[in-house]
Parts: sequence; C-alpha cells; structure tokens
Amino acid sequence: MRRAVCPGSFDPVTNGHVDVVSRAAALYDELVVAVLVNPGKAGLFTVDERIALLRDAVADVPNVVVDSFQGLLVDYCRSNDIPVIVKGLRAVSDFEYELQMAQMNRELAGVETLFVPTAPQVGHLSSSLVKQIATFGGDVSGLVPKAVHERLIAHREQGT
Ligand code: COD
Repeated sequence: MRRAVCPGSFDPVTNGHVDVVSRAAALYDELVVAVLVNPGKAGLFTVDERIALLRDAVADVPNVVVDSFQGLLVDYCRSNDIPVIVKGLRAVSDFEYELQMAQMNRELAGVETLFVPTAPQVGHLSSSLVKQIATFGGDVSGLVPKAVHERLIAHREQGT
C-alpha cells in the first residue's frame, strides 16, 4: 500500500490545506494528515479541535486518515511505516525552509518529500492570516471550511 503523510499545525485548517490534502490523497492509497502536538506553543484551537475540524473538512475524501504526532516527524514516519512526506508550497519563501527540512528528513531517516504547488486561488491563505482577520471581525467565510468559520466566530464572540 502506498502511504504518505501531510503534516502541519492546522491551527485551523484552511481551504489551502484542503486543496493540498485532496490532491495528495489522489496520488496515494492512504494519506495520513498528522497534526503536530507542540507542548511549548498553545494554538487558538486545541489539538482535539483541529483534528475534529480536519476530519469534517476532508470527510468526502475516503482515503484520508487524521492523526496527531509529537516530536520528530521522521520518528512518526518510521513508527508508522510511511516513506513520503507531502508539503504544500505557496511561494519561494516557503521553498527555502521546506527544502532544508526535506533534505534533513531524508538524511535522518531516508524519508522523501513531495512538494505540491498551491492552487492559485488559495496560494495566499495561511492559518495565521485567517486568525488575524477573524479576530478583527473580517470575513473569512470564503477562506476556510464552514465549521471552521463558525468556530472562529465563536472564539471572537467569547473574546478568546
Ligand atoms: N496552499 C498550499 N499549501 C498550504 C497552504 C496553502 N494556502 N497553507 C498551508 N499549506 C501547507 C504548508 O506549506 C504545509 O506543508 C502544510 O500545508 C501545513 O501547514 P501549517 O501551516 O498548518 O503547518 P506548519 O508549516 O506549521 O507545519 C510544520 C511542521 C509541523 C510540518 C514541521 O514543523 C515539523 O515537521 N515539525 C515536527 C518536528 C520535526 O520533525 N522537526 C525537524 C524538521 S527537519
């Protein structure tokens, strides 16, 4: 079975993530979307919320599994027998750091990285920009899945 992992913070999932995940899922038998658990950095959404929102967002892609991981990505790949990491690329600025990580992950564990170029209509999206816009009352309904939009509004109303 050909498997790959699409790792990230997903705080929260955006339409850009959904695009990359759906396109990568078409290339593999199973695509694992893995949410990084970072004990040193609290996000806006808990890891459990991010997982639930991701599952909802990709519910119609049958071969996607959502999971979480802590520590090194290559260790997660090794323990789950996953030989490929899939990353979305938005711009040259993404590429410089992503190239470095791809080379390091290959050196550490022989894990290859596949880069999926962003679709032009979502290339400007990032979780941090979406959160910033939503915090100040901007309309992000076209940038994120519906359930994420509702949760962002709830956060704003609660002042969190
Ligand atoms: N269009 C296309 N792709 C997109 C878009 C968009 N609009 N938005 C995001 N993406 C892609 C990103 O490029 C990334 O590939 C993925 O979606 C997830 O994005 P984020 O922002 O949710 O996640 P990141 O970039 O914060 O995730 C970083 C990792 C968790 C993957 C990384 O830090 C990691 O591997 N950490 C584990 C520790 C480790 O192994 N460190 C050593 C590395 S050598």
